[in-house]
Amino acid sequence: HSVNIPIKTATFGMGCFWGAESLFGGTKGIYRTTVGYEGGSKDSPTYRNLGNHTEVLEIDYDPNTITFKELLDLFWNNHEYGLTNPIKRQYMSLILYHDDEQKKIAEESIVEEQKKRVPEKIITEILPKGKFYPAEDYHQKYRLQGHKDLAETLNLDPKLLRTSFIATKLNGYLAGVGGVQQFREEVDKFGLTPSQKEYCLYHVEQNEGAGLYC
Ligand code: MHO
Repeated sequence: HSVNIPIKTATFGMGCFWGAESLFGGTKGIYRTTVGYEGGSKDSPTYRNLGNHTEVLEIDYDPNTITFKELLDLFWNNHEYGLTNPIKRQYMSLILYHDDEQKKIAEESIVEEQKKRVPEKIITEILPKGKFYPAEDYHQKYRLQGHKDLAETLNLDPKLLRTSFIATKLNGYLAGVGGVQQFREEVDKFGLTPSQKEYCLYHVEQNEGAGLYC
């Protein structure tokens, strides 16, 4: 047997990071998501003082359940990246690769994507990952934090807001990602109390397929 659980990390900039965090959080094979700032040179960026950084999502995933290529499919299909309108650096379309394999797969996928989008010119940048600055607590698991009473019962301190598996998953499901059936399959892993489970189930049903917003 092995105690060596494989975890890989991917980083994407794809517009407002609230939506991206829910999208990946509700996806199978994702262990953890954290929103933050990266891609620029300014020291210690904040939401109000971003400098040349971009809103990004850091994603810890199980490569045996979801491949980097599949993460890229979600990336390309869920943000605006080939527009004629200029995009602010804050909302830039970015792939920040963590190793040579991700770099190669990202470069192949942008070529494929560009073919589909002619005559629009994809402005997505592929760059090596740099220093990731986690965003302020109130930006982490934004949709989950919107459910104030539930969030309170989960005792999410600042560290757990950035790192909790359960917060990651609920932040996706409550936003309508993943859907009821997948939620039912997974929910027993989350260790929720019966009333937390019932509350979540109600909202997962209400919001299934609602679409992400910021
Ligand atoms: N529409 C949102 C965007 C937030 S986002 C994290 C706002 O104006 O606050 O960029």
